[in-house]
Amino acid sequence: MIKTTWTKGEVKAIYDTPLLELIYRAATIHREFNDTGEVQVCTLLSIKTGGCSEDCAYCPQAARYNTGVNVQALMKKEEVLAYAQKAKEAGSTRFCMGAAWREVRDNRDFDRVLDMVKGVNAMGMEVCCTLGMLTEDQAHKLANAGLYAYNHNLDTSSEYYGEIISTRTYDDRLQTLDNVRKAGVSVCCGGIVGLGETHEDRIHMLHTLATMPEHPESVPVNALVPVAGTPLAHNDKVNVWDMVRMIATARILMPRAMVRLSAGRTSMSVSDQALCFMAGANSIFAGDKLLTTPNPTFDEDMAMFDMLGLKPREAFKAEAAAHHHHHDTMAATTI
Ligand code: SAM
Ligand code: DTB
Ligand code: SF4
Repeated sequence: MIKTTWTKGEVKAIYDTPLLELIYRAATIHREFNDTGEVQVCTLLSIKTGGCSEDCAYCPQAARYNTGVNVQALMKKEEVLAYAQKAKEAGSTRFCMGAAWREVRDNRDFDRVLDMVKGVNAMGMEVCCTLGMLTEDQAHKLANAGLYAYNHNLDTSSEYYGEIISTRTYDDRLQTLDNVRKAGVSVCCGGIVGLGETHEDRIHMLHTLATMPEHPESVPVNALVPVAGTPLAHNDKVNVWDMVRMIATARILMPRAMVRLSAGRTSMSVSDQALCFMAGANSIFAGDKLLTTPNPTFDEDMAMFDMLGLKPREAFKAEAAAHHHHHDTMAATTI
């Protein structure tokens, strides 16, 4: 049923389908595998901002670019939990904490993050982290603290990767994803459109994702948010049709994944976003900030949901459906 043996030729054939036909096919598969009326609402919080040692050409948090992002130490647990509580009250079911780290180190800060994970899990939200590279041991520690998902993006194709990031390799990324999998944590992995990549690069990245032994449970599709001071500040604005094509192809290749319409929504109209939902997107980041850049406000998003007849997806739905790993038992065993 779920195919992980796609060839590059098959991926290309889907990606190159005339757009309206592609949207129709993606919408059909979406309807078959998912509840098309619901969209997962996730909230992001940057718990450790800026000062990152890496050279990711798109990123406002890389220390080497002058982007005006203020470097901040790791936030306090109480502040993070208060933010998570607000997000929960606003209807968000997944809370993702991001750190501008190259990798996790086994130090006090990591212990503090583990504590935050425990706290958010106990609130009954799906907890996600994105902290850079992880060892298998660190992935297990996060899992034991109650981590639900880990975000680690491939960003682009293996061929184009070196043009965007030189301080780590594609294989490093894949190794971390493998470590996350081995720890039994849900994998969130996707990429960015608008880095200057070719259609071929997008096809190759989608092929890599769709031929993993298990598909990522969530696939964020980001449109580059160009930030002044980064090497990609003057890249062309991402065309909405490119986003729709990317989302539709991801939906067809990975029918059960949550496909997240991620960064870049502030420059999309409600109609643009509606096309993305039609093409199979079923998750967004809500809240007026992503990590460091603006995002539509919560009220704007709720008005959009009302307009389109969408409703927020409940937390731990995959588990509720499978009758195991309900969050109450998870919280009970991990706290
Ligand atoms: N430092 C960790 C890492 O690189 O994995 C976690 C945080 S990092 C900011 C998470 C992801 O945000 C990146 O992999 C990238 O896909 C996305 N991102 C960062 N800056 C972006 C931008 N300007 N536009 C779109 N996506 C961006
Ligand atoms: C993802 O794929 N997109 C989010 C989340 N995972 C961590 C991050 C987007 C960051 C956009 C730039 C910023 O706000 O700093
Ligand atoms: Fe650092 Fe992550 Fe930004 Fe790269 S994407 S510079 S690793 S925070």
